Amino acid sequence: MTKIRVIQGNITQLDVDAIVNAANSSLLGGGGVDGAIHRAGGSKILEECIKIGHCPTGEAVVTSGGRLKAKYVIHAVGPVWQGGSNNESELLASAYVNSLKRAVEKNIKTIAFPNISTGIYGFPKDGAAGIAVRTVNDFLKNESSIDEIIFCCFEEDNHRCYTRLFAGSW
Ligand code: AR6
Repeated sequence: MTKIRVIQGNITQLDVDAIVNAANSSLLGGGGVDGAIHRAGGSKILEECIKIGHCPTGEAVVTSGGRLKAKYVIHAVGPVWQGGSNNESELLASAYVNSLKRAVEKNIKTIAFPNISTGIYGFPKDGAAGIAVRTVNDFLKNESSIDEIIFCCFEEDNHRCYTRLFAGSW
């Protein structure tokens, strides 16, 4: 059975098979967790991203982890929040599902997610946390190859959203 954990911390420091990046479609890096991952992992990650070239919103692609402890980075592109009527929820769920699919394809056993879209992209944190937890749980109903999934929250308010959700459901 897959273990699910919620932590508060810096995802770039985690000793897991893969960390997920909240990337943008250009895959060329940016601010937030994306900037932190590229800084910590070094130029190899960007070189591989440039070769891949593009990732549509809701999709995910894989590179190596460069200098990170994590062997892989899964670059997922979440939606920009535009008020909620532009398919944002479905696209966010899709970013989680496609990240998990990439993980299964690479035989990844331990994976950590940041709170995709809840920073620069402005997705409301409570709603995003609910979608993340629901989507991961639904995916695990038909997939048992992943040992551990970590929701790595950077900020206190996101961490609170997740702990509240887990306290409520389990
Ligand atoms: N570890 C874990 N989480 C982090 C870290 C970290 N080191 N740093 C920030 N976060 P954001 P988005 C959290 O803005 O909203 C970039 O420029 C942060 O507190 O990184 O999906 C990309 O290139 C927030 O909760 O990503 C895109 O252009 C969460 O990570 C755009 O931002 C996501 O915030 C993507 O925006």
